[in-house]
Amino acid sequence: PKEIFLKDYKLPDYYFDTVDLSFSLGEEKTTVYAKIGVVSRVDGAASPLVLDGVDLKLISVKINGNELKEGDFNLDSRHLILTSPPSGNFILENVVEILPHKNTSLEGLYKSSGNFCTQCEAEGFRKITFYQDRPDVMAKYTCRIEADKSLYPVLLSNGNLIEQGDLEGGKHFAVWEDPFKKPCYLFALVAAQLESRNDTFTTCSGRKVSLKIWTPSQDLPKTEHAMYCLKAAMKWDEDVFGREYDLDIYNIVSVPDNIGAMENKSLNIFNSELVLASPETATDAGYAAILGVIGHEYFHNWTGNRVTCRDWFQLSLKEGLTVFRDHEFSSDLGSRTAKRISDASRIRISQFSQDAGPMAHPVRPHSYIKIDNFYTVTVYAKGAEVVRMYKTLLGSQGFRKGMDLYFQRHDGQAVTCEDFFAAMRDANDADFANFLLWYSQAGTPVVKVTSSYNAEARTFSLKFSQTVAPTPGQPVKEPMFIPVATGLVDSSGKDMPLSSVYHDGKLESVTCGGQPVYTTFLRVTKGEEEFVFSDVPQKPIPSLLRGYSAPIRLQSDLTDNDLFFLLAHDSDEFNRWEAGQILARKLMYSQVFNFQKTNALVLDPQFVHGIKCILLDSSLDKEFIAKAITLPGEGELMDMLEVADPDAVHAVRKFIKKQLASELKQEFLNLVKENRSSEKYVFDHTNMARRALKNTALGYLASLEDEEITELVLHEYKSATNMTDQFSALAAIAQKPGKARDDALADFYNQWQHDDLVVNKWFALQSSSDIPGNVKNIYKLLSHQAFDLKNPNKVYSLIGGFRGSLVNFHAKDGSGYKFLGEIALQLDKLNPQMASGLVSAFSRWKRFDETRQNLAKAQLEMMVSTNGLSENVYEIASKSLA
Ligand code: B3K
Ligand code: ZN
Repeated sequence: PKEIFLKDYKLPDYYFDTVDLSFSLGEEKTTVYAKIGVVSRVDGAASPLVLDGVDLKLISVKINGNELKEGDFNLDSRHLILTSPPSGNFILENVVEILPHKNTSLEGLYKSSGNFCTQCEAEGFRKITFYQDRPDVMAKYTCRIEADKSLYPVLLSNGNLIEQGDLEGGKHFAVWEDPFKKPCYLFALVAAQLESRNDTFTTCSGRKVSLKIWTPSQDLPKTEHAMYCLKAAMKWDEDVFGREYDLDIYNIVSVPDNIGAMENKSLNIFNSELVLASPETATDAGYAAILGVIGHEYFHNWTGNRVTCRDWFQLSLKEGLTVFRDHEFSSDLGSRTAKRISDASRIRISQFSQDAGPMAHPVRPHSYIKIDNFYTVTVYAKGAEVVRMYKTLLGSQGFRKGMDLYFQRHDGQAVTCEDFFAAMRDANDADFANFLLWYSQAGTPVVKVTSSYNAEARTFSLKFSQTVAPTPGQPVKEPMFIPVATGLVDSSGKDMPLSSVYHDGKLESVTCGGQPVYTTFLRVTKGEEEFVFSDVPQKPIPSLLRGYSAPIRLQSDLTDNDLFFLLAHDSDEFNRWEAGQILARKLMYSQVFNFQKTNALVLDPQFVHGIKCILLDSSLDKEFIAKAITLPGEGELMDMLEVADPDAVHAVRKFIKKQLASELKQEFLNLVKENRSSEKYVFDHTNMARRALKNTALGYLASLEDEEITELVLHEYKSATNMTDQFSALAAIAQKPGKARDDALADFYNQWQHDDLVVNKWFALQSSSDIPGNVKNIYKLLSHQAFDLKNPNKVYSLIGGFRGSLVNFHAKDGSGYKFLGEIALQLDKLNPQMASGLVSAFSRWKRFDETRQNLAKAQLEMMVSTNGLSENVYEIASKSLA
């Protein structure tokens, strides 16, 4: 396999300016005719024109109407090379045949539940026709689709419908024209038996846009929420970013087999899980995910489509930015603190772990074998944090100015991360020091802070030191530019006014409009650096990295008492939550050592008291309470250990949870009773927060061995009127093996077997279960009638879900590793992208004890020595072994 490097980027020698496609869709084969207007970039001697093409049967190729003969081109399994094209502009035509019904990779043109659909990002278009499959080649497209009318009554592509009609032999056709230039990864086609929910949105300039969400007719009632989300997103992008939609039609198609969701110009194609919801079948988390993803794909219309990426190394240019936009959208529509806590947790749980392992890569990678492997939490979520830091540094207005300049400069272009940086800098005349390192340097910065108060001088000093650990290919790191949002809390729990900070030999004012501020943004840029606050009347407790102002690990010298104080008083709710999490991690960490030494586990009464105060604080938001009383996950704790010990971590977390449940039983019972749902399901923050708190409390209670509680949980399960409550109760019952669990799981399946999306939850709940020896149950579920290795949702639920149970995946007998290794290889033959996603679970094998290391390594070695392995899996497995 060939590694591709950012430093080797070259402009294409040829551009395409028009692309006319014509599809004749058939059950046995599909014929694709492409007519491309080619423009040569370089004058003089023409270089060969290299077209990408995979799994295509070439029927004919013509230049300016003349059919090429053997010798005029070279054809291999991945390319069609025109050896000496004419100089100047010319028309290239080619005809190919493809087999969509045999395409299980879910990229290119394929069939999903009998319907035709496409997925071209990143490099799927080359499975449709011969093309320069790279995002810096942008053209205007038309697309003619011809198909059987009764089987495929709906024919869709990008842009506007300009013609349609009936043909002989029961066929019909449609012609679509997209007035905007686009890279081929944004091309889409759907031919299907679907119906649409229709609505309209009137844009800020008064244009009426027709909105359609397409699903099988029986699912139409479940698209109400998605339509609400789409309209909210359109309005939000106008209000917050001044971005108006640019066509008269916006289609979303829901299909059961799709890798996720895709922002094709005016024709989004979504996995049905991210479109369909009803109170009875979808949970609050599902509703929230739909909001985020409908928003995300809509926001791509400007950040991704109108302004796209020059090459795939720049993926975060569109993805980091668009994730940031969808995070802001969800925050504005729900609770900002709760959203920030979830997003920061994701960074710390998944991204930090990636950054510390063999697959660590910068937000803009330097090289890849398969770009599919780089649709990662680093590119997406850390990329979004990088965008957030611009906003933190520039303020809302400055950030908006930067965005406006970015669109003004680059509309219709394929650009780079530097272009985004330059727009932010130039619009604000800003000094960003070495900020660009966030794009090129992998690894999580670790920042240590020590503080000291000088009563005589009334100064408070914060000393920072930062390091970034080596990552593959980057042994030595430079210090990063880190904005640290800081407040100083006085002994009554109030923020002190801040007016000046002594730094770098200068006294700098931190006031705003002449007024003191209560949070200031310290710009940490060096390996070691001191900031001294002046005029500090008493020893404060510093509240650092408020709102999680940078994606770093912060290690401060705050004492447990300081942390308990911040947990109770910090005006920054994120940091209140954070203080609780740090305390919980410390507590769990100390107990891991007790467990390893076979000492008895103990729970610090001060911690119980802290949790109790949060539980009883009626001034707090309920979703915040639910999050604040949830213990850090096992993964986070494993990251803290020299040698990961899944058994110890699991036992400790379980012990603390049960202990809290027993000591705060009455409080938890009250919470359940006081926060039961009203009859009608409402998706708004207040109602979601009630459900979150009630169900978190129920989860605690269910860890107790207690008849009365078992009955309570069963009662909650039976009386639930929405899926959030029903599923939470089921999960609570399923914590412990036994008859109650078996009966409830069987009952749930019986009730919901007709609904695939609900059955997927049922798979995921079982596969991610911590009950001992669970791998046996998963083997059984593999042959369950509802399971299908070809469907991504089922694979994520049953196989992906298994990775969620660290004790079972990392079982010391190697059974978990063996299971995942076997399945990944089976899946690799069907869908390499999905397979490599699973294999990444092995990447951190060196973190474990020798026994586990050997078992995991054996699986990776077995993979790389398998004949016919995909490049996708090869890249992950070989880099993990390196
Ligand atoms: N841009 C798509 C990603 C599709 C990747 C397929 N390998 C979805 C999104 O991030 O919006
Ligand atoms: Zn995206």
